[in-house]
Amino acid sequence: MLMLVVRRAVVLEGCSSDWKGAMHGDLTFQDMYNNMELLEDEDDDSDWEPVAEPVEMISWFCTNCTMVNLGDIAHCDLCGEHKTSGILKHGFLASSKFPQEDSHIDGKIEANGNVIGFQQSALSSPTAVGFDERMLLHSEIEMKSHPHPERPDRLRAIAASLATAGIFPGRCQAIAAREITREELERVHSVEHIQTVDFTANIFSSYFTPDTYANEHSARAARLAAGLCADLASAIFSGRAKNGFALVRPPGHHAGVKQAMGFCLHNNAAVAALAAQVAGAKRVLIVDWDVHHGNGTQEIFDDNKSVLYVSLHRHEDGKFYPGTGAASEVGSKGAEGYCVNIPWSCGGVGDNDYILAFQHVVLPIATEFAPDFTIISAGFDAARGDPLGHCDVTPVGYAQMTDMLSNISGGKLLVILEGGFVTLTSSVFFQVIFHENSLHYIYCSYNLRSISSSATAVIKVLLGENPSAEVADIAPSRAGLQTVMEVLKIQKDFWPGVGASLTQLQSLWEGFSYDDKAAEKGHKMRRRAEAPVWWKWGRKRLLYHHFITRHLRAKRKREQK
Ligand code: Q9C
Ligand code: ZN
Repeated sequence: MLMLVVRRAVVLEGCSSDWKGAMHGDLTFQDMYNNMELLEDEDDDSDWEPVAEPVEMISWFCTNCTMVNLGDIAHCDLCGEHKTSGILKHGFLASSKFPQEDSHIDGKIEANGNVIGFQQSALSSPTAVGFDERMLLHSEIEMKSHPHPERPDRLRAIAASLATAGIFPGRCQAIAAREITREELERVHSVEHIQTVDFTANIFSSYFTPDTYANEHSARAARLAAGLCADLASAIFSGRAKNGFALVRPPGHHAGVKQAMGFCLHNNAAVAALAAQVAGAKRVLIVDWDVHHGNGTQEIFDDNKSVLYVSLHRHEDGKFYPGTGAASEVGSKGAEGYCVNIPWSCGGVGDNDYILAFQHVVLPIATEFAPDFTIISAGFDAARGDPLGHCDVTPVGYAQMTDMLSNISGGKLLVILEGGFVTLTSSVFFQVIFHENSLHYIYCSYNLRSISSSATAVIKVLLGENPSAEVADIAPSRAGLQTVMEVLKIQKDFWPGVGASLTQLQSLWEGFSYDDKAAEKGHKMRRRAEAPVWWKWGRKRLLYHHFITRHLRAKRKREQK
């Protein structure tokens, strides 16, 4: 048996050491690891035996992908990030001050309390971002074998990526943080729920459900998240900001009238929808593309015709968390049709399934509803590589979806972060060069984590950049097409405009069935030339609407013959 002596291995410059002073209690993995001796259970020494020479064990946590690395190596074994990487040191996160104690970025504070940073002063109504470092203090206390997926790193990863791209700080306006008031919260949640969440501020560590934790800072983080969303909504609705992105946590869409669950404490999107209505909005559209069904948001607006809730999520006949969100759940008490669920029957759905659903369900219904304010409950857990979602949406897909919603409600669009977890979705490669008589390894890595690349792609669209025209993915899946048709069959009773979509998709479906039967015969039968073009082309980088138009053109030709 070896005795391991853990010593402070490296000082992660700009990461743990800088931040520790500013944020008591916000331990990085490195901090936790360094303090492990203190945290560990001292009674458990049953099989301990002394050894003559203590073996020194050096280890460090990667600032990029959070993996633990053993040994005195300079680069992370998993992602290749250098151990003293300054990835989190950029821009906003380099600040060690809380916004309200000082002007938190190099900018000036306007009379209305908005912080205008850098080049933004010149623009009259830019894209606004809501962020506050105190939301990073909400974190799980208990040390488990795996860190909780909803952890402070999520916001750090996005913020670092935005800062590196010069987007924020830089091209966006920061909204000053404010805690939501009791009165505003009571429009969404029960008094008891609000009191229960607030009470967690007195407890070192508490749990609403086994996976919904709170520490002493969580209640304030939840009030800040909701406050930022409310202020972004009214700033956008009143035209003080063009559109906005709420970089907030804890997330909100599972939080219902009287319960916290699914990592969510207060329902940020619901609070924002009501704030937009207080500012004068008549009809608010909420599109929820988090991979989980937003049961909380659905419950809050179930009998409300002024808020249309549309959710795309994995459902699997109720087997996927949280189990609600079947296509048959359409709203109640006269608000039938004001809840639209698009429940995927399996994982693996990708860009073209989402685009199919947007073109045939989300956009036609949204256009008919004619909202004057739009909110996206933007989880990024349907992203390729997400550890919980197991779906396949790429940053290009997220950009396309944002683009499709950016002209509804006159561009008044608020994107609110829900789920989506820090993952590495990229590869590392080395290039060897020979220079001045010695061999050098040039280290190249794409430190792309799905959550930060997806969020960055979305915010670029908010800033007016055109999303890449190419959806690098395959045709919609059979399962995706089936779900979209199922939804249309139900919703056409409430939204007559979608009837045409259903007819159009039914002809695509016939193509699927044909090919499927062919496949069953062992691929021996030669496909007829008339088989739908988009299906035959398979895994090619084509825009979805190319498939559709080509298919329809071919079909029309056949019919003419
Ligand atoms: N066996 C969000 O994405 N997992 N929350 C529960 C129970 C909960 C996800 C598993 C996942 C919640 C905001
Ligand atoms: Zn989720």
